[in-house]
Amino acid sequence: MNRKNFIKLSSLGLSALGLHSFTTAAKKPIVVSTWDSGMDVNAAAWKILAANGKCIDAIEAGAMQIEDTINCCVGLGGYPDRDGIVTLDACIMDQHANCGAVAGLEQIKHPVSVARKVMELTPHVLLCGNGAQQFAIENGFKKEPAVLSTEAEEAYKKWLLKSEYKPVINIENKKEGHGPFAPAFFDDGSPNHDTMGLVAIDAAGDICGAVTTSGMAFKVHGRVGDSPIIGAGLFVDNQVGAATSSGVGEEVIRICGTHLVVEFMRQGLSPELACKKAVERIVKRDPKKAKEMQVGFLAINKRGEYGAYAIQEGFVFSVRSNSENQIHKSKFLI
Ligand code: SD4
Repeated sequence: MNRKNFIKLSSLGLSALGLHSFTTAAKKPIVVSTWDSGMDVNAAAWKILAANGKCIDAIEAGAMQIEDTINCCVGLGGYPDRDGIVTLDACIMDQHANCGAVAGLEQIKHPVSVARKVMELTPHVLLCGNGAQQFAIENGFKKEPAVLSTEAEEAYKKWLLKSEYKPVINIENKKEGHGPFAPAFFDDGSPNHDTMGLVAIDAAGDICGAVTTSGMAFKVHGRVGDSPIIGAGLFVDNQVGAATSSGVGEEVIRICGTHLVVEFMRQGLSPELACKKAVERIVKRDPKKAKEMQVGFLAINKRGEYGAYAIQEGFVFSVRSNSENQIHKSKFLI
């Protein structure tokens, strides 16, 4: 066997094991999303990307898809805060570094679309709470009650028994009986996570991204995570690439996580290595605490190469391009 074929075979073998090196350039367009629920999100975005549509439209459509689904972790069916109220965080960013975000938004089905309106109609980046809701209603969004998904409701009831604020996130693989593709929540009622972050490159080569979430389950009312914060839950630089995150938002905010990932890519690191370095930054600050929680980063560079890295096993992401449509396991540090 010649060397070229050997390398080809080895990389096929690696991919069968789910251990990609993520060095092969993918063709534009491409969309990558956090978690396995990203498959449906990608499908919605792909309809627009494959028709040579604009990145920002594809990204919004992708995020709206999951906001439309009765889901434990995104949209009006999501996990409530400790007072039983569902508050939503979302942001969006385009290839010109235009960005918009909402935090603590209540009773509005599509926070990502409100975030887009903030971006397009105001001189601001982030609206929160009542002001965000008022802005949404003024711009034609309907107020509708949150209806918790069955999982979210059951998990909340279980949580109320102890009311312990303990952000244990996505360490499903450490729990017996669960494979790498995580369930929405565990048998003991503890929540898994499913914040949706997606980044894409359109046929014209422009990069955009969005994040949408109900945030950390049973958070203190008023708490804002990384997801709506530009540079924390999402960052896009059209010259370099984009990154998004999932997991304990406070840890991501502390290191300006996705901005850091993009800056590492600017220095020449691959998306996977850039994500790894950001994860290392979190773990180094407090290795003991890091063992108890999950943060995952997902990134794409201008060439359409992608990669991810997480603190713990269990973070997965979904990829859609002309050549693939699948879920990948992220590598992890601990
Ligand atoms: C937060 N980063 O609110 C979000 C939670 C999350 O998957 O990612 N869940 O901190």
